[in-house]
Amino acid sequence: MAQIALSRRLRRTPFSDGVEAAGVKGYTVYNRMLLPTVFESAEVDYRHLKEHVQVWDVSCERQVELRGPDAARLMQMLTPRDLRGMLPGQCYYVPIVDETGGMLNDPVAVKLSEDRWWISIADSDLLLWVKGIANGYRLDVLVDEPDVSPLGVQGPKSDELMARVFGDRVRDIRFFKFDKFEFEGRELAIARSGYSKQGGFEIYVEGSDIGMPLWNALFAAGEDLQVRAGCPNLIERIEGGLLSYGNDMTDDNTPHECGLGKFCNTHTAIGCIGRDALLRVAKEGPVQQIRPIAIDGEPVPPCDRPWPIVAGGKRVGQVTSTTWSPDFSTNVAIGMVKLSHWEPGTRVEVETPDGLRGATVRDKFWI
Ligand code: THG
Repeated sequence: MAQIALSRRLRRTPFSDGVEAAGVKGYTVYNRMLLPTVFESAEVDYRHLKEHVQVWDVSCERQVELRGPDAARLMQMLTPRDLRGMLPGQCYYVPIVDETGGMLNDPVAVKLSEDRWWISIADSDLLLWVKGIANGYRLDVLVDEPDVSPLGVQGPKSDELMARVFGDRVRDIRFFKFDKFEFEGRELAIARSGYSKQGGFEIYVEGSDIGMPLWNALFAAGEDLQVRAGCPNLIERIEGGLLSYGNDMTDDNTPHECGLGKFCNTHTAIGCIGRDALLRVAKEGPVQQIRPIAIDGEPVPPCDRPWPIVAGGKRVGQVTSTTWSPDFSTNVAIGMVKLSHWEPGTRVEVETPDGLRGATVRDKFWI
């Protein structure tokens, strides 16, 4: 493979020096920033993630900050999830939709206070949409991208490692809640969340200057826990059914097609842009939906373009994420499947680069 050219347009992160020293072997680009994809190998990283603890440079989960008297109003304009019951200290997974009900992003909203929010975004230029809305509606709110870089601590030993660096109080943080902790005289928000099903935390590192000191403190404290640098792992993410914006869904899909209907309260999310469009599609119900799919046979290559799903000579969907699962001894995949074929147990065929393969639509992801 050819190399990717580094330049100012492809942003490094506050932790890039640590990531490189840890021997990163592959990167992707996410929000115009470097995101590691592999250290040892996908399989070795996966096994280690499930048994120990890893530190993840997920700085590319950029924050869109809303600050001012209209911050809460603007936040509700962006999402069909009803935010009225959300308290400071909570994080919500929120679909963001456009005026047609199409998915623009699937971030984590972080409520710092009534008039200060972070939107921890997936890979799309959400800042531009949010600035456009704020200015178009003449809202009294500042919208920008602060110097905040999330650092993930994921895996079964993450409580132990975090307690050593931040004190036992981190153990009390509940899922999708955050609290403030001190590091080198700075107050940092730490949430129990992250892009894996192995449990863990996300530290919202405010101020690039403390990036490497914090990275080094975590590695120093975790030597006997076998702490390693890691990154979102393709195998574990597909087993767990964590969706990847731009891969598993785009702005052509509604939240309901993405299985994110449970994060929508379209009737009560008053003011949400795209609410009318979503009310229409919600009434009819989606005609295609994301499903876990098990693909028969030998390991398939990674999916870098949608692979058609066919049945009886007709296209009935597409597969968008694939990998071999060592723990489940099958190819695990995420796909969008038409209503006629989404019943669990339905047999279909997938057009892989290695030829047609039998596959089974499932009801649940693997973990
Ligand atoms: N953490 C933070 N920011 C992020 C991500 C993250 N931004 C980019 C990307 N990931 C956004 N996408 C997701 C997708 C899934 C989840 C979070 C962000 C997630 N889902 C859980 C699940 O599906 O099991 C729980 C959702 C819930 O119950 O509320 O965690 O990972 N900061």
